[in-house]
Amino acid sequence: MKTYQEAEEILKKIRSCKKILLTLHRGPDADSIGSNLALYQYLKDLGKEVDLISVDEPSRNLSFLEGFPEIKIEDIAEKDLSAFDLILILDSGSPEMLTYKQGFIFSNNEQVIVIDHHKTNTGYGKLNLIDSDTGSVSEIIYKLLEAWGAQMSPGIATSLLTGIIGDTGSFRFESSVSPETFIVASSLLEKRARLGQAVYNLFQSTELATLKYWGVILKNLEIKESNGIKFAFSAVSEDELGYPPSRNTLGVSPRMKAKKFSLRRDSAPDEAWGEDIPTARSRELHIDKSSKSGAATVFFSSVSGTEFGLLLTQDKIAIDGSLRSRSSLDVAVIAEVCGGGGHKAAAGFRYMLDGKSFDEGVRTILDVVNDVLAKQHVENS
Ligand SMILES: [Mn+2]
Repeated sequence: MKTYQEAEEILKKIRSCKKILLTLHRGPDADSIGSNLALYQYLKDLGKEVDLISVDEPSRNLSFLEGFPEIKIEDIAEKDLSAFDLILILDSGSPEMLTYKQGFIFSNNEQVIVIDHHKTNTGYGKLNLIDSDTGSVSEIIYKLLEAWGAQMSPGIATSLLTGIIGDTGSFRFESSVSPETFIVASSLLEKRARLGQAVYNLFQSTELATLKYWGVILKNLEIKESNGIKFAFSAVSEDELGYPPSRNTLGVSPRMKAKKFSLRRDSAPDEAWGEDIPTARSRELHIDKSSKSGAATVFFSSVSGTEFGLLLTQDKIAIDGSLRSRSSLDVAVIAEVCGGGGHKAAAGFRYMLDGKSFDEGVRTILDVVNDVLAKQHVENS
């Protein structure tokens, strides 16, 4: 089994520290949540004081994982980092993946260790373990815990197995699965990882409201062609979901709107920038990061006759882009040009509208995709 030369140094750092910070990435997926919860439990077992934070609400589907209720909804960009002796960042190609604050970076004084598998990772930690040949960070964490001689409880094993299943698409993504992936999964089952529970919660527990939202995405689904490459495409604006126009187009914040209509303070929506008052229609749809990436995974990597899929959904003042490949085309290349990143088979980006309308934003993104595809050579897999 693969070993990492950084393993010893990372353990030494952990042992010498008292207060450790972990954070999920934006729109946390099963790998982010699983790997972080496993490491969180291990660090707590060592007697460390650990904070596990997330800027986004993690998907309730994964609330069966040990330690899940201890995840705090906090933004790392607003945290006093000097209070921690060590910051461990998993599954995040860049610091921007951790927060919605633009331009967030770590200062030189901060002890940051980065453990990741995104090949776009620039190595922004003091110490970096970046293994882009491994399909999930959960698999990397398994190998580190083995090297450290850790006791893996059924809880830790379940978190890691859930992360591996998530990032390998249930062992379906060829680029994320190696012979060792199965050895690790086998060993996790021996350590009494709860496979049935993981599968039930990952794939058999979709909210009705999420399915209705997917219905809107499917209604708009079409096959586009650019430079001889066909791709599945859907774009969904918030207008279409029945949200009132956001401040972006009205020039009025929802808080101001709330004031104008003299809503009681406690009945006003969260005053986060651009937050809108949901209408009955948008309330019956469940729209969060995981319902978006879920739609991309379920539909956009399976449209017959296409090389890849692109889903664009409005998130107030931005467009979230999800890309899934079903050929040799590396969608991380497209995501990178659009300011994001990811893997060959699955990638994403966030495009700030900066005053543009949703339709203008979509057109700009499609132009960029056109330019990238003009330089691609695709073989069907
Ligand atoms: Mn990952």
